[in-house]
Amino acid sequence: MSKHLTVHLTASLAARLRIRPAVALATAVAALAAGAAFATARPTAAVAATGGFDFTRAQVAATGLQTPWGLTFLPDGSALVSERDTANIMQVRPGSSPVRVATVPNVSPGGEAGLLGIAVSPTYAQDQWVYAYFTGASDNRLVRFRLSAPQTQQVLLSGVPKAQFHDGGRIAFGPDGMLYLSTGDAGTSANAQDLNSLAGKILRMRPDGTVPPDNPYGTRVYSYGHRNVQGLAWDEGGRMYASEFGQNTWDELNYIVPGGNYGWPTCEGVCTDSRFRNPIVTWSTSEASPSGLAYANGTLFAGALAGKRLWTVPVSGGSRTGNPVAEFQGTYGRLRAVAVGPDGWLWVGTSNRDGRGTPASSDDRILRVPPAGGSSPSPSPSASPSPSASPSRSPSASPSPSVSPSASPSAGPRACSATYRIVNQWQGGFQGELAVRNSGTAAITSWTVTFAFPDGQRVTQSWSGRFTQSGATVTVANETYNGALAPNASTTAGFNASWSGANRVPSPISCTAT
Ligand SMILES: [Ca+2]
Repeated sequence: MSKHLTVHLTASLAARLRIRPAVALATAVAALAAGAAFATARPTAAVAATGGFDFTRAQVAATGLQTPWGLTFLPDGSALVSERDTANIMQVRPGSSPVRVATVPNVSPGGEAGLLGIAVSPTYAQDQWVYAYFTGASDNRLVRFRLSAPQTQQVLLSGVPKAQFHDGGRIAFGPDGMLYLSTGDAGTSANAQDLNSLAGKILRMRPDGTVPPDNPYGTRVYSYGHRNVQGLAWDEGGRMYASEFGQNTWDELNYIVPGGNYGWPTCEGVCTDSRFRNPIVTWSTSEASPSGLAYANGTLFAGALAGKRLWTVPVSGGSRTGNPVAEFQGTYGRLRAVAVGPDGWLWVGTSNRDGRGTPASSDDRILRVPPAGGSSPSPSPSASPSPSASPSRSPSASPSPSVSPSASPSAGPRACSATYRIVNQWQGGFQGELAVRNSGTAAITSWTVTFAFPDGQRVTQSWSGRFTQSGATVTVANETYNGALAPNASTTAGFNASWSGANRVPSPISCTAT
């Protein structure tokens, strides 16, 4: 596991990154994450305004809940909270007692099972759908219903293996309008590597539960090799992140790419195995056991159950850019649900009545953390836009954003262009990304990018594109699921590569489309 790491870092680099040298060093070490083992970050002393929120001004928005699990918002700004063991859906408005608005029939709670994830339709004003994922008598299933008639359930997906433990359960609509569901391995670890099993996966489907045509395997499977994912979030670039419970050693925070294999059960934490995607953060299970996940301001927020804290992780472009910082450490006990509300506040739910905690008389609670600085926060939710759409405010650890525009795209209606970017660089290795755009006037069905490395770089791992390298020349063809692009639409392909001496950007970069 241990490796000799040589980190060269100058004061000028630290100055350019506008961060303290100690943090810059940690940032540079963090950049080793891709492909290299790195130790769990030590908790850094909490400071105000972590990730754009002021944790010193957190408020208790609601008390007396029973193991809140899912947390989502209605268009009026109120929250809907699913209670795992009672199967109740509670409506929460800060400062008021929670109101039970529905009880979901057919839920069979027990262990980690019960009423889990909940999501409000993105078009709720038109359709009034509420989506829920729960453990029933014989399986885990995804349904939708109206709050006025929770007994009338449209079953969107059934037959997800259930168990006392590892039921996954987070559901969320992505920025692409698709519905994502995280499942656990249901105690049978081999499920995670079985592409025909719904267990141990992140699934992607249309809002009606059917398979979108651009999924990587022609099924609902979006990524696999997961043990138990309970947190999903997206950054403003549409990149997906997931928190995952490890077994006895390493919990994980992963950057999720379509078709990615995240290693379980062969690999827990970071491994040197090119078949598997490595996590961008690992924690010991005692300091994390991460469940809910949210994103805002260049930062991921992960609720830790056993860790009894809220982990904040600066990220950019699918990589972490600094050390995780713990907030609420030991303050509120076990934390599970995390979401950015339409009011711009960060909402966090405790989970002290789940059988593993030590509940206070007011548990379980919903906490609300105001945005840092600015005007005094409004005490009640409003329908203002979520801050997740705002650009990242955190410093990026990437080296100079090496963007190389492609050579002139070929003429004609079917054309594409590509840009090359170094996402993250460390001694001897780097992570790169190709952004491919349909620059023509007609839809394309496939693309191929070609370039030549100027400094002997070698691709060692890739995703979302088929990379072949011959000498210095690299050819990248689309995968089956990201070849079709409408005019102006774009996609990305990523890779890890080695370098030594220099790591200049290749030019020209050509792109051809059919
Ligand atoms: Ca993993």
